Amino acid sequence: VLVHGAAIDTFAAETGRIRPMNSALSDLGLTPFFTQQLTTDEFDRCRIARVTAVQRSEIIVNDGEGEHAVAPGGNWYQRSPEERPTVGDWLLLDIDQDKLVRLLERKSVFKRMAVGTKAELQLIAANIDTLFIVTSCNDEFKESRLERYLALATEAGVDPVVVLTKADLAADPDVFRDRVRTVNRNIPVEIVNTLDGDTLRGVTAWITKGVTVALVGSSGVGKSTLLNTLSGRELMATGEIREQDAKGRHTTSFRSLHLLPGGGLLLDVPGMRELKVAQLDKALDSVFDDIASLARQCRFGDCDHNAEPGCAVRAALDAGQLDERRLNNYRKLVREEQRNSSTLAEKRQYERQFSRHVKEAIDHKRRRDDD
Ligand SMILES: Nc1nc2c(ncn2[C@@H]2O[C@H](COP(=O)(O)OP(=O)(O)O)[C@@H](O)[C@H]2O)c(=O)[nH]1
Ligand SMILES: [Mg+2]
Ligand SMILES: [Zn+2]
Repeated sequence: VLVHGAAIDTFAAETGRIRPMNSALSDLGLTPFFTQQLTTDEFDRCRIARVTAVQRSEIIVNDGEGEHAVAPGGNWYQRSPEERPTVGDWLLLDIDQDKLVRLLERKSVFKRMAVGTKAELQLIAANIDTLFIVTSCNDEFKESRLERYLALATEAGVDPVVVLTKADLAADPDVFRDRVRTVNRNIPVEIVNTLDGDTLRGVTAWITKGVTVALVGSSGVGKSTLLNTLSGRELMATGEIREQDAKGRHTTSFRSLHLLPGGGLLLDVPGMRELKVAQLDKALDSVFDDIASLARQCRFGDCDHNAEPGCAVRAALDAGQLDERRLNNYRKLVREEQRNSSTLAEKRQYERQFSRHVKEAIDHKRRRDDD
């Protein structure tokens, strides 16, 4: 039985089971999208809590009354990355024991291809409403990186906002706003000095009560400083030097969801040097909609846009209507996406075959034992 949105408060009040739903939880971002997933039985047996951090062996959750660690137990760590709790997830916990009952369906999920040799997807955060793509008004700014982040945001189902930092150090910060516009005409842009709270009003307007915002961007662009200034506290270490210990090793920095004093939740995502794309589905065609619609006008359906006759993409390049850099980045991302997605598909097929073999072997043994 599903309990629907508006009915929940009445339901909870009538039955005295008010634990799963209170205003502290809605401040944490709980909406009917999630509460509708609970059965009446789960209302009896479970508590709802949001994952604010995931560390090696424990999960930190906030249940509206505060944060505490829960050990997931069971076989959670053997599950595929997408079935494991990540920062921002909503969990159902056993009412007495804090045992993990299940993960609620996600509204959005931000993921990348894992860095290194392991061919698997890695979840970065779940149930993010708005993604702040943080980049600086200096040489760090790259259109191609912005396009990559936009593709990931589009695929995740998250609204992007570009936050241009270090405006105080730039001769003309508006130049960078114009460069963002060449990538996407409609994406909102906020120009800030993260050290100066007075410049953050535009940014704050995005982080209203119950809204979850994640910060992504290269190291050194000012993500942690932005979080600290907005929270009025030194929550995260900032600057290149303090992210390393005395021996120059990177200190363990983990993703953590912070409730801001003015409402809203902010997640600083450190260590995002590599953001490999996979399983983008239609996101690339949406981010590069200009190229996609030109390609539809090419004479040949399978045009490579190299030297084919009647190529609308080439024609746009020659006419100066399309940037060569943009086309090259589109091709690069398409190749990367195809390579990684097929690696993932192969791995899944292998795992399916493997578990089928194991099952067959067990069945075979059982039949023999029964004889
Ligand atoms: N002048 C200026 N410095 C900034 C700004 N944002 C960040 N910084 C500095 O840049 C360095 C890196 O900032 P940090 O927040 O650690 O970047 P993160 O790696 O993205 O978390 C720090 O020394 C900050 O003080 C800004 O808007 N203006
Ligand atoms: Mg940082
Ligand atoms: Zn073409």
